Amino acid sequence: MNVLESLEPFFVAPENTNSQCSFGDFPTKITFQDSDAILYGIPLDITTTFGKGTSHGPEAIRITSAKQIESFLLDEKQEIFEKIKIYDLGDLTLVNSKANYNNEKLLENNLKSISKINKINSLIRQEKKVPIILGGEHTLSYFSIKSIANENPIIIHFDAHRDMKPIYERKKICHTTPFFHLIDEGHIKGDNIIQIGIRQSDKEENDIAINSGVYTFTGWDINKNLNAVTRKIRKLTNNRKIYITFDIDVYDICFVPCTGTPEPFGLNPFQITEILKSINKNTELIGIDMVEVAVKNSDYREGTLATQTLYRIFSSFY
Ligand SMILES: [Mn+2]
Repeated sequence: MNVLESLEPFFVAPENTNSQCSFGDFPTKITFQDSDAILYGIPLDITTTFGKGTSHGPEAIRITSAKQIESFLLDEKQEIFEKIKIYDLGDLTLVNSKANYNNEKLLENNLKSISKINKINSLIRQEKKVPIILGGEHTLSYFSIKSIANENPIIIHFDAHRDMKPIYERKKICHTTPFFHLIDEGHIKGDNIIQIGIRQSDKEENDIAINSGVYTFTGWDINKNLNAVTRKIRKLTNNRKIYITFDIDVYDICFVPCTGTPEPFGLNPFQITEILKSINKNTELIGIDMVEVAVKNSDYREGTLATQTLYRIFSSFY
């Protein structure tokens, strides 16, 4: 059995998902063999507590990437899909992706499905390809980062929130806790995590971040002195493997009309682009997740922002 045949049983093909198309919707389909990166969706929306809608994240990104037919990045003078070849596996099969928060059994079963990320990403990395996950809620990053932790990467975590609580509403593994457990279980050291755009945290998780050596650049740091931030990021990423976990709510509340917990004091697309460009050129990208993207009432602004952000992440490495 080849790698693609081992992966396919976990997925609903892109044309059978809500988007009915694959990422970019390229006229000539890229083969698994020829691809640099393997993209898949995880439409999970169970432990989100405030606003719902993340189960539509993969669909929002696929649809906008298909509708925006221009893939030439004017800022980089780069035809992005000539640089990176992406194969879309579709969406991971879940029991029921948007059940009631208090349905413990269903949550448990879905966490079991999501833990397949470990096997999936290992197979993708074995082929020297880069996994790209479209979320879904941030919970999935716990599994995804665990799966590549043996490669000793720097984790660049874009988010308004630290997501570093030990437990939240009696749930250990949920959307506000992944980074606590990654550190606590010894998968990633705190000083291998860079948190960017943070502006909401409780005192306990703030102490956890500081005591474990996590590098933090808050929304205020970035607004005050972006140059100082990008200089530091260039240094920290020197000669490292990089995993990017991108919560769309790192953007200011005015850019993200659909995500569950939008926050003020956030970043704008120009600041995000500058930060992405400051990642050292001698790095290797080993994984991306783009999480907490949602659609409400056919409002695809957030999907568009997520798509364009993904293109800038690609162009920082390819
Ligand atoms: Mn967040």
